[in-house]
Amino acid sequence: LSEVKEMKFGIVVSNWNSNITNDLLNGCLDTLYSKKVSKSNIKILNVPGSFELIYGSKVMQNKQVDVVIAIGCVIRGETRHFDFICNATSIGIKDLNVNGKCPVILCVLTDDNLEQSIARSGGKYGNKGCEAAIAAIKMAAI
Ligand code: DLZ
Repeated sequence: LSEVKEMKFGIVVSNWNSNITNDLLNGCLDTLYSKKVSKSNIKILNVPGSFELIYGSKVMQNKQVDVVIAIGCVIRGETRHFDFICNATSIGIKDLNVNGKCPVILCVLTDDNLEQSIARSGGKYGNKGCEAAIAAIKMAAI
């Protein structure tokens, strides 16, 4: 696809740390709209946590979209759960890129604390949702 206006986007959003994922989603949508993507070409699906982004993205890959954006935020806690969720999510989404119908953009923050997540979802390090939108447009064009 060469025309951004023709591209169809699927966005899968995790509800864990929803203050952060909402800001990532809004950054992503603002960037898509600024590139003239129409609302009618964007589908949004919510899932409970980042681990569920894998299945949600797989479902979205089969909804006639050109690219999927997976949005989540995992914040380190006291146990090793963080590592399992981050590993599974990134490998699961990698597998969808290898085997699925369209690319999946990984927009999952993996931070040590809330401050780091705030800094990357519209704070001093920008908004990774905006970067994901640009990556998605580039991949939909391939
Ligand atoms: C269980 C869990 C924990 C502890 N932390 C996070 C997190 O920081 N970010 C996130 O997106 N999800 C978290 N989850 C939920 C898991 O992703 C998943 O929803 C559950 O393990 C159920 O499969």
